[in-house]
Order: sequence, then structure tokens, then C-alpha cells
Amino acid sequence: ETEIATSLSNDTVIVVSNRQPYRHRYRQNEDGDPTITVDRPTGGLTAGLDPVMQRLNGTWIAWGDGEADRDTTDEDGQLSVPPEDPQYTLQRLWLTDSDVEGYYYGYSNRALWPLCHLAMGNTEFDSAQWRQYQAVNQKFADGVLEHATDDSVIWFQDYHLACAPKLVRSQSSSDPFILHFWHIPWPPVDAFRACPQHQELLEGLLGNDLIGFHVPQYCRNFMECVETLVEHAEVEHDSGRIRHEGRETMVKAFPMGVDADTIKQQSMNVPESMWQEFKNEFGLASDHRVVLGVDRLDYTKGIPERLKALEHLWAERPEWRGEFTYVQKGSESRSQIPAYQQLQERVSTITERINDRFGTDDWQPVIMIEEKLPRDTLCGLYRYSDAALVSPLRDGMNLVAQEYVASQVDDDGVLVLSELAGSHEQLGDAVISVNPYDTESHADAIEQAITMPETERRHRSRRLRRKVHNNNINVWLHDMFDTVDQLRGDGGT
Ligand code: GDG
Repeated sequence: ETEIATSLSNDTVIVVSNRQPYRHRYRQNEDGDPTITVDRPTGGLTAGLDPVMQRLNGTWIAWGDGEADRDTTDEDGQLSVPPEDPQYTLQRLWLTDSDVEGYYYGYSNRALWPLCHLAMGNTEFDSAQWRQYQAVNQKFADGVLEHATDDSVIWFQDYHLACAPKLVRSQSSSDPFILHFWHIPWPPVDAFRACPQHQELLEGLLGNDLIGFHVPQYCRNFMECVETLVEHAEVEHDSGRIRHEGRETMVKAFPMGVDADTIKQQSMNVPESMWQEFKNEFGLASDHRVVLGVDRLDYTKGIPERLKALEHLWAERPEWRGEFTYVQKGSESRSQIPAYQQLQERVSTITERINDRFGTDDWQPVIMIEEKLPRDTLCGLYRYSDAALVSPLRDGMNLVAQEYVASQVDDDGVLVLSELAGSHEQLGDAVISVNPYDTESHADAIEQAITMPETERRHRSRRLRRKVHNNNINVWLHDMFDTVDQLRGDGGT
């Protein structure tokens, strides 16, 4: 049971995110007639929050997209969800194509995403896109203003909505509690000050009562940015309290977890025969070992670096050729953006090079899977593969690492994890740690993973699973809403 925060009564929570938890689409049925289908939430956050919202009967505000979405909502853009058993309100906002281009594919993903991941070479700070980002933030704020009351707890998600908290704060006639969770890293001040809009972004976020990041280092970076770049802001580093324009904002780390019990159950339900079918489908011998990677095709995930480490291993230690196959589940992402197209080309080039260089008639070293897999297939891949490589160059948390751990119901898989991922803070002492930029030691780490003795594998896996279960998504929600409770108490509301 997900029991969160005592003072939250029904109807008070308003979640605001770019993506919606339910999406409608027109499809043709067997008779060729158009029917409307609904996509269930699959991502970690939407899947984790949906049951909470069902219990709290709140409102979820998000970008509605397309004809079927319009046709399933009332004239105010509202719909009760889940469709078969309505529990809370989904409030859809409509964006124009130009809004989406400027706000989503523009400022969010060409400026903020690379900036926060320190991929400075990929940043574009375009003033027209910035204006559209602000305008769309105003649309989200307008959506919130229609629902907000003194009792509301408004919960913004992520980097798409940095300006909205201040807009709501300054335009609302009521006094809601405003909370923001930032899912990606916050960069050090030396990098952040390069952003021409740094002042507005920081002030936008200071409209919140509470800002959550995954790890303490991102909190420290944020506080240092405020201290250096916002005039008259007072920062109390130890307590995480910031005073600005007569109000207080609290900054705190809440390391996000996964729904470990459900993942465990799903993995236990995947029979070994499914794994054999999977191997057949991809031409792998039944006794063949598999090393796995699961990522969006994003330049922050360190995929070329990982492939180069594998190439180094097979080149320098030929005894490993034919011994295992690397399976990369790589979902296409944000392909309208040139930096993503370049990354996709780089990944294909290196993959082809490795397969040409070492492949034989009965062994293909690297297999790429592009299609989105159903959740249980993914859990099967996690469970039955021999090791997983999670090597981001920078990553807010990385849920794949935690999902892999939660799926190890046989306690025999090994996780190789980048020191530069947020999840390394919690899992670091029981994984094989790598610096993905260091090709030689990265290759050593992969070798260590596939040669690890059984007793050590079991020992590490048990420790990791305990950590992932002890810090699951419910614990994350509890911690955050406990803090909300305390702060609301402080403010005397
Ligand atoms: C951002 C931050 C932070 C992947 N392929 C399939 C599939 N997935 C699912 C995974 C996992 C999710 O996608 C990816 O989550 P990550 O956390 O690894 O990465 P981002 O997408 O970059 O997420 C990140 C996160 O927000 C949460 O705060 O951890 O740092 O960048 O859940 O399982 N799911 C299915 N089929 C696939 O083929 N069903």
C-alpha cells in the first residue's frame, strides 16, 4: 500500500509534467474502422505516480497530443482516469507545433538538457526558443492557476518547467505549496553561468517551496549557482534553505527508486523458455553468454565509450571472441535534434566496425535492438543476461541500473556502473565501478564482470537487491511528502 504523507487529503495534489500518464490514439480495428486505444504509462515516473494519484484523487496536468486526445476530453481538456475506473482528473493542455518545436525540441533539449549534463559542445541558446519555452511555461502555469487553492500541493516535474513555479507564485490569488523535482543533474556554477538565461531560470525555480534533486552534489551545485548568480539571495548551505525576496525555498536530495517488488515479480514470472526463444530469434547459441545495455540513444549515456571498451577487450584479448555477445537495447530518442542524429550515426558506425572486425559465421559480437520491448520482456533480459553495462557520462540517477538489480531473482547477474551516474551514490560499493572515459580500465571491468566467481556474484547481488528494495519508489515518495508536510506545518498553513 502506498500511504503517503498524513496531511495530504483528497484533491490537494496537482502533478504537472510534460508527458501525460494516459495517451489516446486512433487505430483501425479488425473491420478497418477507426477505434480509440489508450496507451498505459510505462516510464518509471508515470508508472509510479499513477497509483498514488489514483489514491489521492488529485489532478495531473500535462501536454495532450493529437486528435484522439482531443476527442476523449471535454471542452476544458479534462478527462477522468484511469478510463475504466476513474479516480483522478487528467487536465490536458494543447500546444501548437511551433510551441513543441521551440519549447521541447528547442530550449528544453538543445539548451537545458546538454547544459545540465555538461555536454557544453551540444548546447544551443537560441533566444526565440527561450521565448517559446517561457510562453509554454506560462501555459502550464495557467493550467495550474485554474485548479490551485490554498490547500493545493503543486508538484512540477523536471527541466521542461523551470519558469512555471515563479509564474504560479506571482499570479495566484491563493497560496499553494509548490514543489519541484528535477530529474537530471544540476551543473556546477562555472558551467551554468554560461547559459544566457541563468538568472531567469534560477528565479523561476525559487518560486518553489521545495526543490528536490537525486543526490546531494546536485543540491550543492544549485545552491552555489543561486549564491553566485542571484542578487540578494541568502543561502544556508547546511540546512538547504534559501531566502530570496522575502520567501524561503528548501533544497533537498531525494534519491529516486524503482518499484522493486513489481519488477521482482515480473522477472520471476518470465520463464527460461522465453529467454531461449529470444536467443533463437537473434541467432544466439543456447549456451551463449549475454552482456546487456539498455538506454535511450542519448549522448549522455556513454554508448560509444562502452562499445570502444568492448572493442578494446576483443582486440587485446582474443580469447574473449565468441565467448559472449553484447546486446544493446537502444531506443531512438529526440531524433529531430542534430546531436542525436550524430550520436545514432556514431553508434551504428562503431557497431558495424566491431562486427566486421571480429564477427564470424556463427558469432555476431554486437546486436542492436531498436524496438520498444514490453515490460516483461525487458525484465526477462535483465534476469537472464550475465552482466549489464550502465556507463553514462553523466546521468541524474539512472533507473536501468536499479531495475537490473531488482530483476536478479537468481542472484547471479553482475552490474558494471559508471561512477558518473547518480545511482552510483547508492549502489557504488557493491558494483564494478567504471570511469567510462577510460577505455582500458572499462575493458578490464567488463572482463571482471564476466569472470566473477559465483560466490562473489551472489554476495554482491544480495547486497544490491537489499539497497534497491530499501529505497524503492514508495520510500522516495514518502520522504518527499514527509518534507512537504513539515514545511507546510512551518508555514502555518
Ligand atoms: C531521466 C534521467 C533519471 C528503456 N527501454 C525500454 C524501457 N525503458 C525504460 C527503462 C527505464 C527508463 O526507460 C529509462 O530511465 P533512465 O532513468 O535510465 O533514463 P532517462 O530516460 O534518461 O530518465 C535519469 C530518470 O529521469 C528518473 O528521474 O533516473 O537520470 O535522465 O525505466 O526501463 N521500457 C520498456 N521497453 C523498453 O524497450 N518497457
